Amino acid sequence: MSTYAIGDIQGCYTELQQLLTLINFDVKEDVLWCTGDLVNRGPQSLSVLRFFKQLNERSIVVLGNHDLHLLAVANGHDEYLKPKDTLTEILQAPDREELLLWLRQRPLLHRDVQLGFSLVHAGLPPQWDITTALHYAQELQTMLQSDSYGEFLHSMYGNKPKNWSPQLIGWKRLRYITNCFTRLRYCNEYGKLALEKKDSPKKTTSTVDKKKPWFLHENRASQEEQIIFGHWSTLGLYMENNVYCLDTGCLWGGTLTALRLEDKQIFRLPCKGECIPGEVDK
Ligand SMILES: [Mn+2]
Repeated sequence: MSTYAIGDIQGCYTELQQLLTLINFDVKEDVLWCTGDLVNRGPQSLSVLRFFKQLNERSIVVLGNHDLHLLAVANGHDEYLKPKDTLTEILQAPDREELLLWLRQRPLLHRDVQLGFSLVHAGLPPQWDITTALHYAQELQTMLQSDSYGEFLHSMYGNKPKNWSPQLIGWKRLRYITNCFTRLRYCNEYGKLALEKKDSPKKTTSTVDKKKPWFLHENRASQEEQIIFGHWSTLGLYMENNVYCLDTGCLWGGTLTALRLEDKQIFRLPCKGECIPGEVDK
C-alpha cells in the first residue's frame, strides 16, 4: 500500500488518469491525497469530482479556493461567476447535490501523524503551529457543515482582514482563516496577508517590505511539520524548508505531479495545457 499526494488538477481528468497509470495506482490498496482545486478552468471538472468521491476513504482532498468558489456559485451566488469558469457541467449534472455535499464535507487541513505529513491547499501563516491551525481549520469545517454555510459562502470573498488576532469574531475571523488555507502565498512574519501578490518568488524583489512566501519566515511555528500544498503554479515543484509544493501548472501545460509519501519519490506527467501561464488565478 502506498500513499500518493497529487497537485492541483482543476478539471484535467485525462492527465489525472494518465498520472495514475504512470504510478500504477491501485484503487483497492493505495490512497490518493490531493492539494485541492479539483475543479474549474479545465475541461472535465465533473469527472474529477466523481472520481475522487467514489474513491471514498481512499481519497483525502482538502478544499481549495476554486472548490469553495464552486460551492458559492452552486449556492446561488451567480454574481461571483467569472467568464473563465468552467463549472456549468457540474451545476447541470443529475448528481450535483451529492457531489456538492461531498465536496462541502472535505477538510481544510489534513494531518496524518503516522505518515508525518500535513496537507493544505495554500498555506499556514507563520504564527500558527500545526495544532492551532488544525483547530482553526475545524472551525471553518464546522461552519461549512452547518445550516449557515450559504451565508458563509456569501461572506468569504475579499482580502480583509489582513491581520490575524485570536479575538477576531464572525465573518472577519472566518475570512482570514479561509484566505490562509485556500489563498495564501505571501505574508509578513506576523501573518499580515499580501493576497494581491501572486508572482513567483524567483521574480520577486520585495524583501524590503518584509513580505515573503509563508514558508520562508524564520519564526514559522509550523516548521517542524512536513506540509504538502499547492495553489502556486508559478512556484512549481518545491521541496525545501520542510514544505512540498506540488502545483506544477498542469492546467497551463506544465506537469501534473505526484509525491509518494513513503519514500518521497516524485512522479511527473507532462500536460498539454488548457490555459496560458498566468491566467490560472485571474
Ligand atoms: Mn488555488
